[in-house]
Amino acid sequence: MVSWAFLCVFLLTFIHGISSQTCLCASGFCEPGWVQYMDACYKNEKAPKNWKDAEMSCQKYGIHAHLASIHSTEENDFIFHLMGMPLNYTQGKAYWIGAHDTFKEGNFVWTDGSRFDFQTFPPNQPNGLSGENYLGSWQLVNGHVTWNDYVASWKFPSVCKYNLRNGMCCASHAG
Ligand SMILES: *[C@@H]1O[C@H](CO)[C@@H](O)[C@H](O)[C@H]1NC(C)=O
Ligand SMILES: [Ca+2]
Ligand SMILES: [Ca+2]
Repeated sequence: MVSWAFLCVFLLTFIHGISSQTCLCASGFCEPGWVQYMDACYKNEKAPKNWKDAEMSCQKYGIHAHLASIHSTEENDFIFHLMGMPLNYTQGKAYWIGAHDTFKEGNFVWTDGSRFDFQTFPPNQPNGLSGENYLGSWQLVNGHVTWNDYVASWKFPSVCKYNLRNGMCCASHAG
């Protein structure tokens, strides 16, 4: 039987240098209850929580998980579908993601430490109202869900994420 470790090395030999976003060898390594997309694992946390409790709840999984950071339209779409496409925040139908601007107003950072290199706001958001320092899903624009800055006390479901890059296959490969 070909071991996963062997297969990973084999695949890496061939894909190395082609794409740092594609990590085929990570397939099947997410914890039970987590869903893989590219080289990370995601969990739909259905119980509504305020933003801070949601972030702490993700961290309690103890696998370097945080509220999800999002780095592309595709990842944003994936999460929207994973979460069941909720769309009315007044009814709790939004979800928390892992960005806040509590260090410097308007300067969002991800709780997992990754670069804030993608954003999707409609023209009137983030509007930076008093205490609105935490990002969650907002409404559809051209078929894609956008984000809004909310106060932390709203109670929404949330999406946790951890990266597989620390696993045996992707240690030096995924970005
Ligand atoms: C969201 O829910 C509220 C309260 O039920 C309702 O008044 C409003 O029309 C809904 N908005 C959308 C966009 O469905
Ligand atoms: Ca703010
Ligand atoms: Ca706002």
